[in-house]
Amino acid sequence: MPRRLLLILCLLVPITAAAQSFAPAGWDAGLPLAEVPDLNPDPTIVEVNLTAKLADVEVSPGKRVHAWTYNGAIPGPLIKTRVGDRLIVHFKNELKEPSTVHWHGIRLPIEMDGVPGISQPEVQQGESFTYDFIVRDAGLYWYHPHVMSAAQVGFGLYGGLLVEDPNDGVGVADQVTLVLSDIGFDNKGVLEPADSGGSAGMVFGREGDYVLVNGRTDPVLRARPGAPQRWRIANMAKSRFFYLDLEGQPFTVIGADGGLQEYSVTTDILLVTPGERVDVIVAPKGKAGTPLTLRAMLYNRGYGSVQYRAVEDIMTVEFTDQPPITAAPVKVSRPLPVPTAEGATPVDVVLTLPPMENSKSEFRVNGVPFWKAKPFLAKLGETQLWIVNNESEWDHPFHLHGFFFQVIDDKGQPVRPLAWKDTVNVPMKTTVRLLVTFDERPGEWMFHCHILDHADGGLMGTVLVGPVAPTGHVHPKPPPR
Ligand SMILES: [Cu+2]
Repeated sequence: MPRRLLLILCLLVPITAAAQSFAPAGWDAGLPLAEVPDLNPDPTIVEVNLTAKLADVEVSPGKRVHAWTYNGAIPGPLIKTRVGDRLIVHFKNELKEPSTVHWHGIRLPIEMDGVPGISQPEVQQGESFTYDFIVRDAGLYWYHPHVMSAAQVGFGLYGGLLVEDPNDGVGVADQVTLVLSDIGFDNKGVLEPADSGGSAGMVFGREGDYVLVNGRTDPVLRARPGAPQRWRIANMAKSRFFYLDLEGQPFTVIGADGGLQEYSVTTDILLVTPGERVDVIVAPKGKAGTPLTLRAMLYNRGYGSVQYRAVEDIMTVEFTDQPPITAAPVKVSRPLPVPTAEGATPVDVVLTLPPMENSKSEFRVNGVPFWKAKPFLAKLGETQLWIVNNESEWDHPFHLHGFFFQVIDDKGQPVRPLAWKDTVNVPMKTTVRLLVTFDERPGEWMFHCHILDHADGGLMGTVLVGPVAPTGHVHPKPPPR
């Protein structure tokens, strides 16, 4: 087609707050997420049933896995709420093993945090537990068990919780939630054991052979050339990092774990570590018949993560033959408080992996694994500067329950753009500083590496936010490895 004609055909479409949909019909039908009915007629209450049970799930044509699921699907259903809603979840456990539901990133009361032995008893087979809390902050969050986490998440127990703000001003109508994960199983559909590879498997962080987007291998998303799409991405894999490349086309990052960030930034490659979420705008350019591939590039998170490994295709973007759109770049801003580390209580958090003893490895925080650790202490309302020093030769996505934090540089200044985070990668042999204010919610809150094999291998701890009477709680023994 002559270039001039192409230019004439191009539509210059202003993107305004009154969002207009450009995506072709059925554009996201290849990436469906299970839904769950809202049982409550009150428009400000979302009330759902969530059942943990075994189910056969097809993740790739002809490839079925006997998985652990919420409501029979991988991922579990996407729970949709609006900011300020009350969410009631009637959880039932139909698995033989005990379980719980933890609400990753949500600022909720400790009784709803889903950690067995700390915030609630384990939910045994046949038992139920009702979670009931207000979703205070817009953003994409997620849920998963906090019992044998590496096993249960790895076997398929995870799902998204989308808290939408109808007035967020992003102005992009075509939105899709992308749940990134993986799963390992054999040709009979039997799950790879959670202890495969023994201590070395724990140290590496086990990855499944099937890389999934919304529970499918290499699904297809359709796009009108140049039209903006909003991708809400969450990494729910138990260990796998996703280092995303869309054949060099830009991602405009507008938000992080806890909603929109201070201002948008553009990048050609996007790292999403386990537990993290990113909110991005993509306006893929191309033409019908020449699809783009979203790829997971190699990222060095420790020995074995780049050696003998290949780039993986994880999703295909196909173009319609509609005329391309030239859209103004999406710019989103959100005023966030500029934090200061002045006056914050410094807290050293040193992560180590000592040499093996008796052919076993354990990760340690300040010299001890989780099962020997005493809680950190914080006063209600206290601001602390956590200096997380990773002395090991493995990256650790560091996650704090119940509170957002902001990342501070080594001069005490906030990293820009400002963003609320609940999970941040601490690369090997580096130090990351987090500023956190423990607000009005007392309790014993967990922090841990979100490579869940590392968490089970000792890299966990708790912070006791007072005033709380000492619970006398005894940390669980290490899992058999
Ligand atoms: Cu780790």
